[in-house]
Amino acid sequence: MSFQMSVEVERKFLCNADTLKTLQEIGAVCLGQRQFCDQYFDTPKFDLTLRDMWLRKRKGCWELKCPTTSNGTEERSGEQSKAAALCSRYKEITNLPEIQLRVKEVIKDVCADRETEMSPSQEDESWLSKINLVCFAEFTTVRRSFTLEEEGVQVDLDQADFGYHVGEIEVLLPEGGDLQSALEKIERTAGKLGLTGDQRVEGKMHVYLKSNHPEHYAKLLSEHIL
Ligand code: V4E
Repeated sequence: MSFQMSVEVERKFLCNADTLKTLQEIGAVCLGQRQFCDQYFDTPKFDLTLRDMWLRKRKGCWELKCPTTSNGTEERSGEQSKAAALCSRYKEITNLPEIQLRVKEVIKDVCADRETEMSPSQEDESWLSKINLVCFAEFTTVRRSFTLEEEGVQVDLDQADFGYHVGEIEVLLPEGGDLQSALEKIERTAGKLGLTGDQRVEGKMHVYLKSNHPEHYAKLLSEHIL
């Protein structure tokens, strides 16, 4: 059986005192504010995140973000490549049995001598300990979301409870959707927001790991995962 998957393409940016005003001026529609707590899971040896796989529970729902299969070397002009380099893209899997399958596939060694029959219930967390997954990060975010309807993009302004404030421009594509067009929408939105930086901006997880798991953070940096 194959499951519906989407690909999240996003560009992070640093917010400033004018960000809200600029969003209003460019006609962004506010979708509201919500608060959620994220818990991220991995083995004690970080087998998942060292493969750039991010297993998360948010508001009772599971999600696995994995690298996309395309290697990102599609033919692009110089300007297009620069814009693409500022964006990240990940496959998002939300079907729990599919998540469990993918995770087990990665940590086969851990699973080899264990009973790994898993319940697909969102609430039953016994599958985590069966395959030695532990929570390595937990934090709360207050998110204000906006949409730029003509572009089909969402802009989120996040405030994490450990003091980091970051924005992201995001397009959700069905798998196999038009990546180039998503990158162009993000680039146009970045232009409207007056974003000038050409460096990738750190996400919440970068900042969290830097202070809570500095050795793992350094390893992810050296492996070019972060
Ligand atoms: C760290 C990471 C992932 C975990 C989720 O990170 P992020 O998308 O920043 O969280 P959030 O709360 O904005 O999720 P959303 O609500 O948008 O689903 S998934 C991939 N990574 C690695 C990574 C990276 N290497 N570079 C950047 C800029 N971001 C993430």
